[in-house]
Amino acid sequence: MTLQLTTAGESHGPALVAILTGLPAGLVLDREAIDADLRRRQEGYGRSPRQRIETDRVEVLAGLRHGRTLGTPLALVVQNRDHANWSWGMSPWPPEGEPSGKGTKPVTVPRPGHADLAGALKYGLADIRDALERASARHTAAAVAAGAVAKALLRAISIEVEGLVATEDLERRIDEARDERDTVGGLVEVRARGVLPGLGSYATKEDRLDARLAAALMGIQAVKGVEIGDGFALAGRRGSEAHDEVEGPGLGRRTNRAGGIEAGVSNGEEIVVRAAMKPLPTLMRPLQTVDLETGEPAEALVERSDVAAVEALAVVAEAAVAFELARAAREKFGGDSLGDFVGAWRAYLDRIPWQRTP
Ligand code: EPS
Repeated sequence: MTLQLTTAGESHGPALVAILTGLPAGLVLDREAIDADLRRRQEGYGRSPRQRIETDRVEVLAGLRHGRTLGTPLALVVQNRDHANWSWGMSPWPPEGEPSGKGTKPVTVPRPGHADLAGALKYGLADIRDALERASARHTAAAVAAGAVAKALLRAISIEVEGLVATEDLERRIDEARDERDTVGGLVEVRARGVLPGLGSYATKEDRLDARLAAALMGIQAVKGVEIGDGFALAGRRGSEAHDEVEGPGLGRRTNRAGGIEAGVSNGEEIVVRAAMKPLPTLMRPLQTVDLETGEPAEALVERSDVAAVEALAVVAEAAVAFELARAAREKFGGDSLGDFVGAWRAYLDRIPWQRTP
């Protein structure tokens, strides 16, 4: 039994879609809680005017009845309101009538740092828009909706996940960058409390919780670095200052340098992960590139974009960590109904002499 997520959707296409399989039956979902996470993702300093067009809300097409999961695939949809301005340019079928609105002219000047060049070469595209639309971080709205469902499942076994910005002085850096028509990145941190020992496994690298969390975070647009616990700093320390001594009958730790994971398995301490986001690649003062149509030097594509999306990343990273922890918990505790799942969790807690540190 495992949880899986498939998403579909382009930034200015009709909608974003998320299909979750492997949820137990009987999990109560709160529409307002999912929408609240979608709202949090849209907020934040330095976001694009696009966010004034969108008001992200979840719609459910399948897998839910009267607010309870059925144990069948859950199909979620988030509409792209901006699609109304791109209905010709992003029409799924050959568009009818004269070109109108946005996205009617092919993009041929790739932005360094975006999917543009690699996507055009890989897929043999004459219009870079065919690459950038799916690569866009707009897609993270679908992941956040799925993450909100994962958080509801985790709450049933007393796990709470929270993402925060870990960059200081972010607003000032954003103001300065905007004035200079530039962009900035930053750091976010996600903490998961109440994670019991034993999620993930050292059996194979695919099972390792640290590898899975790293992949989940690295899979988010613009993330270039991931750290677990004291991460890179551990490389410069001695063993006596790098590990977490065990104490008391509850098997707690004095420190948490490992970030709650040892040998790819949760150890009962808080899970702490960080992700580094690069500055966004759409610059109002464009970088140099080559026009793929003419082969001549050119300036990269300039289009409406964010100056920063670090606060959004904190919400998206929270969703990604929640989804991966929920997946690991489904693997460990299984069950077709929520009652089975929670029952297996309780039985396991009864078996191990671990006590959650307050
Ligand atoms: C993005 C470019 C911008 C961002 C977008 C990600 O889109 P647009 O060109 O429509 O203004 O706003 O993020 C979102 C739309 C979102 O909802 O997060 C990109 O190129 O990655």
